[in-house]
Amino acid sequence: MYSQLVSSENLEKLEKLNEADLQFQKRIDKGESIENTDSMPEGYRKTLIRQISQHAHSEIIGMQPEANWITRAPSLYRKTILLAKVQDECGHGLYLYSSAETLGGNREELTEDLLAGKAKFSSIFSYPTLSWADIGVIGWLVDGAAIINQVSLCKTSYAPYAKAMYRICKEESFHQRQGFQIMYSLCRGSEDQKQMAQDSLDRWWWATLMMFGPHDKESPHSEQSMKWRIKVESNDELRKKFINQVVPQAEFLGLRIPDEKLRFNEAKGEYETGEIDWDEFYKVITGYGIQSRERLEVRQKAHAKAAWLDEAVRAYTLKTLKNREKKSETMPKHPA
Ligand code: FAQ
Repeated sequence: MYSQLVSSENLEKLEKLNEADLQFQKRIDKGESIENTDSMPEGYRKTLIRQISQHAHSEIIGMQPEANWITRAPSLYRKTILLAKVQDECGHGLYLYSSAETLGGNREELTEDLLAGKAKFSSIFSYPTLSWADIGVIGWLVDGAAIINQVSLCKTSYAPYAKAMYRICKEESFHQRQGFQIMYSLCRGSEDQKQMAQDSLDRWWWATLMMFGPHDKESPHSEQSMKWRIKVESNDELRKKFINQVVPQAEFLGLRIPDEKLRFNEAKGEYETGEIDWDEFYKVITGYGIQSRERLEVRQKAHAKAAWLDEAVRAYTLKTLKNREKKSETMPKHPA
């Protein structure tokens, strides 16, 4: 039902499978990696640009909730770590935009789509960071969920995306650990600190589970993306992995997961959970999350404020290229 609400194309149906596409699918089925110089179906290219650019937008918008706490971090030690982390997220955005550019994506156009509210960014970044514990939870749960998803994407069929993922995962694992360490300190601190950690987990738990996207049967892109090995594991498989990993960590911290239906199924060796509030998910991804509008406005203002820098870089690049051209014209020709 919900998949009809999300505007998307069934790319496979739109495309007639020709001989080149069949050969391409054979390469994918053999486990080969695709480089940007290889021929590829148009749908494959478009799907990648969509997913990679949304991922890049998420990294850039994702700087905001944590940046809110840089000036309020409880010590200089925590402040320097948080500064470095937020800067890392910006770097991840840049690797990803570069990766989309290898497919012919135009970075300016992709950015325009984000600023105009046409392109999505991860639902998780529409939630506010109300306490210092939220910074711990973002590292522990949000980066934790991002890693589960991205480790899987290291095996994606498109090589430049896989390479970006590999590097990003290394950095994300530091992020996850610093978040867990904040939670550990709070949970071993005063009663008030422990309560702050619990309150934070209560507000972020369900939103984190939504990061993995709709259930497989409601996910319009999954089937084709998995055929092309753009996605290696499904939304539900990754969500399950995350839950199985993180519930014991919460127990170790002495925190309660806010889900009355959470049970460990001994026979299956996995946790069973209650249902996500999908109405809330679709509200958030269509731009009506608590802070969806505010996040975009902050980005729009920052973009406008930095327009002079863009212009300066463009002018400098043009001048440097012209000077280089002039120099090569005046250089004596190499004897044949
Ligand atoms: N939020 O058919 P599917 C991070 C959209 S990085 C918003 O299942 P697909 C690091 C989906 O785009 C977090 N939209 O789609 C960090 C599609 O919309 P469209 C970002 C969502 O692509 C940490 C529609 O619903 N990570 O956190 C969401 O096959 C701390 C239908 O869904 C990535 O982007 C959602 N949660 O699977 C940064 C990883 N879920 O295009 C700062 C790469 C679904 O039809 C601080 N991406 N949608 O309009 C992926 O793995 C996939 O794109 C999925 C969605 C799994 C997110």
